[in-house]
Amino acid sequence: MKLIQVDKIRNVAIIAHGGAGKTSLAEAFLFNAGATNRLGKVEEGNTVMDFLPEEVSKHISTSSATASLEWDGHQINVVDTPGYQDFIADSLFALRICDCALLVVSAVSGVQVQTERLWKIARENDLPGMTIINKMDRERANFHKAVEEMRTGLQTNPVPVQLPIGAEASFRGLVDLISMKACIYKTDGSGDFEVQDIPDEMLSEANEQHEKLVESAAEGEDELVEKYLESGELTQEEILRGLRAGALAGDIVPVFCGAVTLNIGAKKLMDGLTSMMPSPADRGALTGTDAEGREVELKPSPGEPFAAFVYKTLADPYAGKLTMFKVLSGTLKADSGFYNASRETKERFGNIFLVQGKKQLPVQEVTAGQVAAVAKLKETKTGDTLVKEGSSIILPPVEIPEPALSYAIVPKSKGDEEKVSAALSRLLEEDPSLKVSRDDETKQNVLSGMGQIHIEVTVDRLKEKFGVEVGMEVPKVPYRETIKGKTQLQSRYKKQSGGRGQYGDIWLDIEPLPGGGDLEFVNKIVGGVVPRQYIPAVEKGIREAMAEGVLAGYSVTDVKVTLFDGSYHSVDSSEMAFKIAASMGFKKGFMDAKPVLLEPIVNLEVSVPDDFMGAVIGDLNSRRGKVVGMDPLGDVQVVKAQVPLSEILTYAPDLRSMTEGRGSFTMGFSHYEEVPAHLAEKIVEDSKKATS
Ligand SMILES: Nc1nc2c(ncn2[C@@H]2O[C@H](COP(=O)(O)OP(=O)(O)OP(=O)(O)O)[C@@H](O)[C@H]2O)c(=O)[nH]1
Ligand SMILES: [Mg+2]
Repeated sequence: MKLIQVDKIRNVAIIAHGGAGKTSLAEAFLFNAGATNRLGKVEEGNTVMDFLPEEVSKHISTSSATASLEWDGHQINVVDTPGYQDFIADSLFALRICDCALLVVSAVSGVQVQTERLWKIARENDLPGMTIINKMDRERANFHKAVEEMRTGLQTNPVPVQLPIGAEASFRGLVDLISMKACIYKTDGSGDFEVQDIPDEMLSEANEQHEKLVESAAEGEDELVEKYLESGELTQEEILRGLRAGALAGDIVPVFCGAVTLNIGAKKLMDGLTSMMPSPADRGALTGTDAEGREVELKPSPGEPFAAFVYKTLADPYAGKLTMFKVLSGTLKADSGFYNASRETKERFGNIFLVQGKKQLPVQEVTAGQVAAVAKLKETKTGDTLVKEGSSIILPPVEIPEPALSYAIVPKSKGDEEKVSAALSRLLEEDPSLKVSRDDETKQNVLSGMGQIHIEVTVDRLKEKFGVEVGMEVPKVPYRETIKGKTQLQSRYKKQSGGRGQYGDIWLDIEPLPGGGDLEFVNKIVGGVVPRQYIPAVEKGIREAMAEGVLAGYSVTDVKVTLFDGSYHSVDSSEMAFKIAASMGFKKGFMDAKPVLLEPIVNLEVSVPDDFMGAVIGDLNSRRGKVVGMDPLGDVQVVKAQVPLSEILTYAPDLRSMTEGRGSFTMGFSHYEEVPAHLAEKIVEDSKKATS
């Protein structure tokens, strides 16, 4: 592939609710660009983009995949993201490095839970977007309904640039509202079409929509408004220019249509990407921070100092690790090295690759705006900033939601513990939304992820990639402890046993922290009654007691502690003595201040066909769930509820059996709430038994 100028690059994140057709669309792009010689099919497990073993077997994307393609003198770098909330981390990284979002909306299901969520993130990242209303060939496909749902559900201004010709089994092409011609597609999947006149029965609708389109285009630029007001028309080029300006400003979202598994619409969409979406140059400079905390601009131009952001890591036990990044500025040449500013270490590598799914194409260099990969880096992880040696610039991190679900995982064969830990740490390198912790009480590895599928897939990966089999045990709920009352107390730690003694004496106010947060520590010591050098030790003692837990061994949160008085001894006082005084004092005060247990509450969204609604809601009530809303979406109902995590640890199999496999759910952490007293008592008792 030739080197490409920055303004000819399009980095696009394909986003959608699960199953809307993102991977199928990416496959159509690959085929149309000549990167494959047949159209990959998700159900047949022969796609380029869903190449991980679990993706092939489950027919869903669990990881983002990138393809660098040539199209009409441009380089289009497509990042196909997973649609499930469980794999949101990859979508978040893709939306960070891409310059625009391509939203796939199913013409059958319309705007769905994840559509809304991902679109919101795209907008928060200021990404211009365009949409394809896909699956026009499926039963109950409805283009206009989907467009309307974009307007209402996404609070966006969709502007159709196409209209479908026919629908369901009779879908055969589209009206191009810019050229005002009909494109009738060949049925051989080649993606080619014949240009014809608009069918008579569609003329009036097409004219009406064309009018709206031209108006929207005119609003994109002052000059175009003037021309439009004078002449009532714009040329095709002017329409494109106006739409591009409107899209780049985030004022409009151009809407296309198609059926990507039939390769209908995909080529026009690629044209749309090149003509209406921004290049990295249009997006402009990014701001990073150097070691001195100064802001530094990273300009997307090849002559600038090299800087790149790692958005994806693939760990492969045989081929080694593949690190994918976007070059934000400068140029990177093969057989060179760079500095990882996030880990403060040099890294060397051999080849640079452009990737097409699992395929890697070596290139001599990559320049600003491109996405590329290198293999076998030692230290680099997803989210790191890579720079030229001598620089220290770091980009802001990508915020990933906290894991919602944990399982204790136990090796199936004894003696595999080390192997499991090693494999898990490799998986952590590629998946920043995964957490592994060691539970010292149970001596188990606890794996935390975004949801049931995320954890199951991770367990599959352990087996497929690293040959270790583990069992999953019922997860432990991360309860928290806090207080509802206030207390004031003195805590004195004093020991005198010959030689130098120990002396620390403090007065604390302990109270709830209404705004939340772990600890607000306030120092109100005046006159040096507790010398300044011991104050950090007081805070440390409190923090240690909080981490250990007071009531039932769960960490303490949302407290405010004010140190307002105390005394010291000129010989016997030490940091240690004050730390112990603080820790003891905090524990005692905590128990006097109406301690309570908090439990994690999750937002649950269950999609079920009407017939199963009653059963699902009844079941949620019995799990202490509060149903907060019900929305019809296509042929299913989405039940929104808030439920204590402890009640839905094994929801996936329960929902499956309750709905004959037709229900699905997403879940994400919402907040902590007080555990009802009768349940709290039992949790406290259990924790006492476990530690005695
Ligand atoms: N009939 C029809 N089926 C489609 C179309 N697009 C996708 N599909 C089918 O819908 C299913 C899901 O397609 P994918 O491409 O895997 O969807 P996705 O958005 O990548 O799904 P996730 O990555 O799991 O979120 C597959 O069985 C596809 O064959 C289409 O235009 N028409
Ligand atoms: Mg997919």
